[in-house]
Amino acid sequence: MKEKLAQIREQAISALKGASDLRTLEDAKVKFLGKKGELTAVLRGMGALTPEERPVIGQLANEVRNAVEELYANTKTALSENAKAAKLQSEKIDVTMPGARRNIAKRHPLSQVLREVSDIFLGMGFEIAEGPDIELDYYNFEALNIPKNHPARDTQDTFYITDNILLRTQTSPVQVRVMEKKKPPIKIIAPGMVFRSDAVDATHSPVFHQIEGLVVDKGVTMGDLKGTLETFVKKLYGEDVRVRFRPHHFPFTEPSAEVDISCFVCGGKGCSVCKGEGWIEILGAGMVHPKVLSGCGIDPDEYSGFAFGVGLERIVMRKFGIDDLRLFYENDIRFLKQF
Ligand code: 2NM
Repeated sequence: MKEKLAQIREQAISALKGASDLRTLEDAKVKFLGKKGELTAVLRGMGALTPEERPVIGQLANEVRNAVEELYANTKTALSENAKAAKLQSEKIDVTMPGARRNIAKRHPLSQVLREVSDIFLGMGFEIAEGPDIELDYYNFEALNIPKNHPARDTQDTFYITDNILLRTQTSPVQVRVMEKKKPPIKIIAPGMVFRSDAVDATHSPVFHQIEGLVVDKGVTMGDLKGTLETFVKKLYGEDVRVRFRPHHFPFTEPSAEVDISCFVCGGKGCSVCKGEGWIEILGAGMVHPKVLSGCGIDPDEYSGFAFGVGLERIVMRKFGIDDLRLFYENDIRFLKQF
């Protein structure tokens, strides 16, 4: 029995010392100290011993159990600490490392300026109106007093889809639709994409953006038009900018004017931005033609209105000194990053 205990002690010590993880350690503990373990089996067999042998073997068995239990406890502590250290090591982070940089998207320069322009008009009480890109010939031309033989209707300039369906060449059809539906007072801007059959170069694109405005009410005059555009221009370019109207012709307005501003770079002395002129053309405008009003069901004897149109791309190009329109549509990140 003594030898059996000595053997158990040897085996248990070697099994516990050999355990490289907590699980193997637990298995070894059960094998020797558990209810069905080898040491327990020896203790159960003690009934067969003589009364002289019993205390000797009992003491020896207790020593073995104590030794094995102590080794188990120490090994368990050591293995737990190793496991914790390994986990800490594997989860180590360097808090002094710089963060991973994310690219933050920005608004496209056309959208930035469209917002700026829209905000100015919203501040003057205008509402934003929208309409279809694909239009009927009627809304794009006929209702705007552009007759069948007018050069603007040339298939060279307009993308026709069928005889009477086309891609809108201006956003005026949006305004015609509003005038048909709503009785004055009307005070809207119609920003949007327009289409002209142009070859692409630095200053021409078959797709570009326009912002048109329309005010219709009783007693609206050319003075209201001038005041509105002057406010717009000063808010966009600064209080020092002056406005000049030159007579012009549009089929949908009478009288019509082209609107220049004093050069916001040189103040009117002449520079490369205004091509030495001191003035820059930025808008077309006029009093809505009586035929256009009556065609939309608005009585021109009761109401009058003014309208204007401005090209978004040209404003943005001059604002940022961009010399090629194509840059707006190519989505080159090196270009877009600069705004
Ligand atoms: C321009 C210039 C002048 C214009 C006219 C109308 C409407 F629908 F009321 F007749 N909308 N926009 C207009 C007038 C547009 O663009 C250069």
